[in-house]
Amino acid sequence: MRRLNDIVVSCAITGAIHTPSMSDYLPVTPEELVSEGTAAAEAGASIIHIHVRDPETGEPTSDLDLFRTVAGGIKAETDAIVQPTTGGGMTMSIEERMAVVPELEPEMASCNMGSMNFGLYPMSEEIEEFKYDWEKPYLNGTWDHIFTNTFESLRTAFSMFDEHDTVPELECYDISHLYNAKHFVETDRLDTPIHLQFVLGIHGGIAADQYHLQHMVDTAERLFGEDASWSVVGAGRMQFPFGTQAAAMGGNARVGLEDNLYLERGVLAESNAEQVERITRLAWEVAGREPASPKQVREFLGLKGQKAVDF
Ligand code: KMH
Ligand code: ZN
Repeated sequence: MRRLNDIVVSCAITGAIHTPSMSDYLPVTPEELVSEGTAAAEAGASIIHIHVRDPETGEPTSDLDLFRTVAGGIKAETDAIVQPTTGGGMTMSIEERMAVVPELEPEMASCNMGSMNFGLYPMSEEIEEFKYDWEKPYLNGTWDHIFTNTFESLRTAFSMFDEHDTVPELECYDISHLYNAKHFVETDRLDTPIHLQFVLGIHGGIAADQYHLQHMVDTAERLFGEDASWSVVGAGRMQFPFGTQAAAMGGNARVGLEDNLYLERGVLAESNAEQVERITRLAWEVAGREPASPKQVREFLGLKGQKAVDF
């Protein structure tokens, strides 16, 4: 698969998986998100993956004004690639999730490659006292929730990405998602080269075991060869082991509080930048790789540039 000598470090600064009661360091308000995204970029992250939250309660929202404020704030401070989510949160429709693409016309956005169970409820059992009323039902609602990404919604998504010249980052939570991507490439609905994000360790997706990462890389190599590049998200405690393994394998890595609240075992990360600094250090130590600049990543992924976005 396609590779850079330097490593593409992405940072997912808040997500819609963790809730405010899990960490005081989880950024919520637009000001916090702009500050965290800026600091993560300054620490070496070239892609900043963003979700937005209700500033009062921290509940995930698809509010487009909040997306515009956060994306515009990070763009004003850095040359990082701002990558809004189309994954959204557990209570959002696909239409609500996709609206950010025509609205902001970002260089990149995430695109989730298959429907799946997305179990957040185990985390609910670890919280003694919730700060907000929405948190417990949000988490426990995932006992009976399907994260929906049908072939129809993917077909619609790819035509929207194409229309707005937004490059999709293909979030793959299982091996079958790679074959879904292959199907859309073979039916000329998804242009190559593609950029794959292997997401391991979500409860309902492929488990976060090293041999599963190797299997995803080997399968992607067989399916796409030089038509794909890859990055990895290890949810929770596997964030740094997988990021380090990716650095050694010529792949790329995502960190951030969306995926893992900890800096090391038993120590909460006090910022996203701390995680970026740690993976940057590990990539240098194990593989002599420095973080790729946003300029390098734009060339590598064929992005349209900051001037072409609508925020
Ligand atoms: N929060 C989950 C729905 C994405 O950003 O595209 C998965 C997610 C993926 O956040
Ligand atoms: Zn996300």
